[in-house]
Amino acid sequence: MTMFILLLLFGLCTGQFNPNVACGRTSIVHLFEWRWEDIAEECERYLGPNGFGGVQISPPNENLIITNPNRPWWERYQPISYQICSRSGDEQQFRDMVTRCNNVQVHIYVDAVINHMCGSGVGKGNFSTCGTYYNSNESSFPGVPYSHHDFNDKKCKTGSGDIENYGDADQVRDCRLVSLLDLALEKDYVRGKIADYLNKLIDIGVAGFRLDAAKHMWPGDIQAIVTRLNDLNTKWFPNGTRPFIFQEVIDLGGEGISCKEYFDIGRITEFKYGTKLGIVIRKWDNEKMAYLKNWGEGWGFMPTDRATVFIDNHDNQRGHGAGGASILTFFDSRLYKMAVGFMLAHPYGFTRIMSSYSWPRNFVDGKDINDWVGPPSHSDGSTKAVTINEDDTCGNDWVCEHRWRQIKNMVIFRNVVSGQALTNWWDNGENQIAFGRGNVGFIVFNNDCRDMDVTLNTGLPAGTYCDVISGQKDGTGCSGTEITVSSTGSARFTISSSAEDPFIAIQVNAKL
Ligand code: AAO
Repeated sequence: MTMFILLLLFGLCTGQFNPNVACGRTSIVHLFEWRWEDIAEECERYLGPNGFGGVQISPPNENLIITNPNRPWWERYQPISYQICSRSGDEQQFRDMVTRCNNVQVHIYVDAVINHMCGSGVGKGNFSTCGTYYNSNESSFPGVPYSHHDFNDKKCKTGSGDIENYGDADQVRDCRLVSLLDLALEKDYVRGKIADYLNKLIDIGVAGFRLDAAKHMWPGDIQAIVTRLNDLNTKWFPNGTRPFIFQEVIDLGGEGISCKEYFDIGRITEFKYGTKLGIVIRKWDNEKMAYLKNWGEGWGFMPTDRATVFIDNHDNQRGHGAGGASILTFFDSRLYKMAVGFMLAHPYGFTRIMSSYSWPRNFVDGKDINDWVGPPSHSDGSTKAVTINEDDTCGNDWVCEHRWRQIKNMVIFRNVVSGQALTNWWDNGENQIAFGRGNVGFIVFNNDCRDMDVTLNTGLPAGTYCDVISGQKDGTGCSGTEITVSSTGSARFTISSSAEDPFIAIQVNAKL
């Protein structure tokens, strides 16, 4: 009995921190702005077979349609109602996606925009994705319904009504983030409406939520909402499974709010991760890969069991949010692949891969004036399908980083080495490093300007392995470099400084 209670308590405590990925899977991919139909197909034809654990989707609820600029991606962060109705698809398509993805062990994580509704200055009308009426002048959203009683306007002490100083925690929570109408989350009625929305998604079969703008909500209010959430749908999840929660709290230090305040609720987005790794891999500020030896908490990051990590996200890949110029993206593909490879090989945090669409970046005075450009779309504003080319890449301007061989194979690598300790660290004091994960995987990087030729202890069983970066194991053959591990576990690695991908990864499932 005592054991039972202990297990129960353990379950209750860890529920919302557990990413709820299927056994043997360890990463999720953000299919930014994809249509539900395309995600369903991708789960079946690619993500399921290649060991991806889940998909973070763009906000599914009804949002404001913005035409100036023309249909920016960020219109989806301006809710009008909680109907499932967006450029990605309607409720039927959403249900179909969740069912089909769950059936192939790929779970769905919803980007939940619950801190606010649309901008205060957008007027009134029914120019929303399902035609629901709104009146921003009166803070009225009959589609929920919310009225002016349900917003924070009276509590905010700034002159503009907007957040003016990130050093002041009260402002950050009670005033408007970039003028977005700020919901009064301490109200039971508002909490109830939000919980109803999230519970509907849970009952359809989603596995968890990214809580958008969590820093702008009081931790106690979030906790009160999370407490009201149902357990996950038992068609796909064990009885009593709590939804996974990861909160978007940007904490690079030096502000009035710390990510620590959110540790009891769920995981948190660790923004230091991509910011710092970008600096290291770009070799800015005299940083070197050798210094990554104590990467993780040793670098002042939050505890690993609280962190959700990523190299770039939909904001900072285009200069929104935080992270600045060091953030690596698909535009810097060579360095980007190394960064993602390092992240997936390293045990710290729960990993999220970014999958983007391309846009015509245009820097004027250091700012990308096209940072607003929405997904590839037709002239009527509808989002274009994700087409798949013969070589497995995507068409129609979808970048599909998750399909890049190096990234896909490292997602698999992370599954294979899951639970294994970091072992056999080696570095040359500069930018050549290597490390293993138990006796199942080993990775070597050369980010120096000189060639590398070293013999290292890999800890792996003797045999010939296929490097999963330059190629992969196909049947009994290997399309990439072959690496021979001796009976003592050592292997020779040569990596040219001008290699297309200056890193090598081997793991026991890609042994020839
Ligand atoms: C749009 C227009 C606005 C207009 C508004 C309403 O652009 O001009 O006023 O509509 O009509 C997205 C877009 C916004 C868009 C919004 C709604 O990014 O441009 O506004 O949709 O359509 C803060 C928040 C964080 C937020 C981030 C963008 O804390 O939650 O801003 N991210 C999420 C989503 C995002 C979305 C929203 C929230 C809103 O991921 O896509 O916005 O739903 C500091 C703070 C951060 C703060 C940044 C940026 O960061 O710490 O918390 O993020 O500033 O304001 C260094 C510092 C770092 C600092 C950074 C930038 O790196 O170390 O701490 O500099 O100063």
